[in-house]
Amino acid sequence: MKRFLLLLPIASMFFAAGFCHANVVINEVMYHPEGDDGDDLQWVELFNPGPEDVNIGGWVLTNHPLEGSIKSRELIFPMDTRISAGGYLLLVNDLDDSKDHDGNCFANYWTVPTGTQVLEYGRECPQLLFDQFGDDIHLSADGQRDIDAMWYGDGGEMGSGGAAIVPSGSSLGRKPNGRDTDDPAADFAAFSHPTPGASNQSAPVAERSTWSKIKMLFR
Ligand SMILES: [Ca+2]
Ligand SMILES: [Ca+2]
Ligand SMILES: [Ca+2]
Ligand SMILES: [Ca+2]
Repeated sequence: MKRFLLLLPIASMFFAAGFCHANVVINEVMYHPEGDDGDDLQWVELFNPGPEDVNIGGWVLTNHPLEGSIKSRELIFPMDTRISAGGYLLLVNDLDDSKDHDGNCFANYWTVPTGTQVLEYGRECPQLLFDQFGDDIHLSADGQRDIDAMWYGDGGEMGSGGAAIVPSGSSLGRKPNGRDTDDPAADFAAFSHPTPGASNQSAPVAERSTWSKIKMLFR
């Protein structure tokens, strides 16, 4: 009995930590924007379906498996980046064309719900690009182990078993929103109305854009 009582707090700490981390998912990906020769219009939506805010400061998002560390293709989240319970964080290559002033940017094509947190990464992490024929995306808290991963098309470095590729202009999103069985082929579907910063659904997001922009401060 004594031993059981001693183990209980340790077990509950373990579950609390696991719960906190395991809940953030790569929820929607725009890897093949319509009419975009560059990559300014690519974006990735993260979703926290859990009941607690999650601090993802120092976490890593990459387009290659973690054991083959390639720093130039790794986005490291600024310290104290938080995703609220039930909330979204949108990662955008070029939010408002401040990256390269070529007239091509996220804000020209999409709106997001008021107050959406947007992290712009294209300038600081220019090699984080997603291949239109297939790629893999990994989210990790420690740079060693995936919290979540998804792959599509030819699967990039993950190979088979990925989600089916989508027509240009459509996004690839978890359907229903947040569904995660660790089987991208089953969890993801094409959305002809992408919903950056909002629940994946078949209708467009009507609300006008305002965002709080988080700049990458290092790399
Ligand atoms: Ca890859
Ligand atoms: Ca641009
Ligand atoms: Ca998963
Ligand atoms: Ca969405």
